Amino acid sequence: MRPTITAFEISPDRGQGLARDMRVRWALEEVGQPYEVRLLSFADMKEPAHRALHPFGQIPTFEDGDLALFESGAITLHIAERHTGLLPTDAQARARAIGWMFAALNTVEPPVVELSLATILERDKPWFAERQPVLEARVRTVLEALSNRLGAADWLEGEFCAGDLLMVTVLRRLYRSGLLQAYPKLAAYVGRGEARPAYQRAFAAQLAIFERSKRRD
Ligand SMILES: N[C@@H](CCC(=O)N[C@@H](CS)C(=O)NCC(=O)O)C(=O)O
Repeated sequence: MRPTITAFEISPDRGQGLARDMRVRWALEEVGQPYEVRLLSFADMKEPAHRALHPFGQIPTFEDGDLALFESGAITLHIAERHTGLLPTDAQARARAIGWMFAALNTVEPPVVELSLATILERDKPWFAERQPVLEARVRTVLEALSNRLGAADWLEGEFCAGDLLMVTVLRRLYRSGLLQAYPKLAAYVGRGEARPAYQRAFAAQLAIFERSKRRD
């Protein structure tokens, strides 16, 4: 039996691969695990049937046999722990790689999401002009530190790992802001992630769903 994940029936990002099912797809592709996808509308996500899987009524979820998981980080960690290729075998390197997963989701993603949500939802509000530079400065603070740590390395912890996978998906959310492009090492790092064959397959799969939904309109 293949695991089943959930994704947007019509992704608000119009197939740019910014929705969080992309992380799970990419992880599954990296480890060579085929999967099924159940598509959901915004209304479906708030129905009791989906809330039984995801208390917050969101995507992605992951079902494998009688295991149901929500939270893209937990799902990625589960996949990485059960297959080879996304976490180092050495115990200390593995702990550091998991640390980068948390850094991506706990330290880098919050200011990135705060900026992108404000740009979408508050752009026409009277306070936005004052708030935007504050939010951008918070993002720059984490980008500066991350870029310094990455230095000339290809990946955060030696070989590509689940920490890179999550970090790249978080950083991609900055394209529209133009902030990522100001950090050439990070832009190149994201480019290396996007060039991976597993990433390309995951991206193509989510884009195909969006293209199909457009044809149905
Ligand atoms: N922390 C959660 C966030 C999940 C999340 O925000 N999902 C978005 C799509 S990327 C969603 O379902 N949005 C629809 C909604 O909240 O109604 C994770 O990493 O899985």
